[in-house]
Amino acid sequence: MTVYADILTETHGRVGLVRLNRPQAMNALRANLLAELLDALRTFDADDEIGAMIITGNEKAFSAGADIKEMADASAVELMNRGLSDGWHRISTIHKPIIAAVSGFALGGGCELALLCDMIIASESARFGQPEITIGVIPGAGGTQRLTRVLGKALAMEMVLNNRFLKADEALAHGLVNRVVPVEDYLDEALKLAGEIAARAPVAVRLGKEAVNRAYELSLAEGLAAEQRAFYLLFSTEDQKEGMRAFVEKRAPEWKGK
Ligand code: DAK
Repeated sequence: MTVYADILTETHGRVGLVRLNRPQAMNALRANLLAELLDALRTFDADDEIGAMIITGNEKAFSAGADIKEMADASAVELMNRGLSDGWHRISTIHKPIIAAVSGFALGGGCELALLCDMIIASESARFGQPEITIGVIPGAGGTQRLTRVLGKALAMEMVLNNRFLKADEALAHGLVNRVVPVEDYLDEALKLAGEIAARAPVAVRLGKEAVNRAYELSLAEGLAAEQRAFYLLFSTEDQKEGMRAFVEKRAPEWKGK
């Protein structure tokens, strides 16, 4: 497995785990960390032995956002030329499900990274926020759009314009996270969920992820049409035949990912 400077990677059965690993800087997302994260996610995405992924930080911080020290003196053009947005966009093109296991601070780009994942398991100490306004900017990696879609305008405005943090229980009440568990359990809970998904029919999981994400981008009619095409496409897989045959024969299916 590749040795990285800013992240650690592990596999747990069919789950690929990425730990953001700059604890001295609250896991600030410097350019190298983002490049390594993307590389690790793509490697797991291309590996048939992996069915789902987790991104996590440590108990104190999932991530405090982009590295302020790295970008403080950059000009607009320099920042644009660093290809930051391309890297972020590429994370959203990963096919397999990604779960964010969040404890402590998920701020700025850290909150946006969690939002980019497909599901979030939060510890009771998780805090979500977009503090960019306190350093003279606004979210730049999807926060104004993804938070508003999940939370609605009122709360998103407060977070973006007035640095309002969301505690874990509030995040759960507003549908931002899947569940909240004690700090000592959040990674195990994420591993359990990821493990269950990774054991399911891989092509159906991939198309299911894609279809749900399309709900954010397409009209209802377009989204329904896309869903139908994906549904019909699954009838060309061996796994659909196996899954339905196994149901009729009252046995567990054996997925091939084909
Ligand atoms: N960047 C760099 N260093 C950071 C950092 C960050 N975001 N957050 C924390 N650190 C460093 C601190 O400087 C400190 O380092 P030393 O001074 O010890 O060298 C160390 O981590 C510990 O932090 P603190 O001493 O501050 O620890 P506390 O427990 O007192 O406070 C905190 C923790 C997380 C509340 C605080 O550190 C904090 O407020 N951090 C900054 C949070 C923030 O403002 N985040 C937003 C950053 S802007 C884009 C993609 C992404 C983005 C934009 C565009 N495109 C694709 C275009 C994202 C932008 C952002 O995220």
